[in-house]
Amino acid sequence: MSYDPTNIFAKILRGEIPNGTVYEDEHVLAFRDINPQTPTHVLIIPKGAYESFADFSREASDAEIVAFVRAAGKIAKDLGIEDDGYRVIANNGRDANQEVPHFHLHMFGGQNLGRIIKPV
Ligand code: DGP
Repeated sequence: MSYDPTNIFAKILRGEIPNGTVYEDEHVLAFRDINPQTPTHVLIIPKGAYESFADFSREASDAEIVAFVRAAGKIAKDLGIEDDGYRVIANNGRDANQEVPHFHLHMFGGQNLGRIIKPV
């Protein structure tokens, strides 16, 4: 599958759709999720055209990966959720119900998040 430049996050990166930006640098944009699941729920995306975590982990440059991870840590601190704790997840592909085909991390915080996976 090749990157679809019409996906909603590509449109956000091109400035075609407004977003609640909380952080931006050369490689990274972070903004509030349109449908927040927790008091703090932001999406952190690389500016490069990577459709999934798998794609990003394979194809991104070392500089992009370092920038992304460093930015995520800084965002949590700046949003004031580092001390109480937070969760980062990336939905990758069909079984994870990834909806937007541009790699993104969800960052959740602001409340106790419970366990990540319910026992079957
Ligand atoms: P995922 O299932 O991991 O692909 O999550 C996609 C997330 O993107 C979902 O939590 C809702 C969010 N989202 C979808 N469209 C928009 C949008 O136009 N703006 C913002 N801020 N978030 C969006």
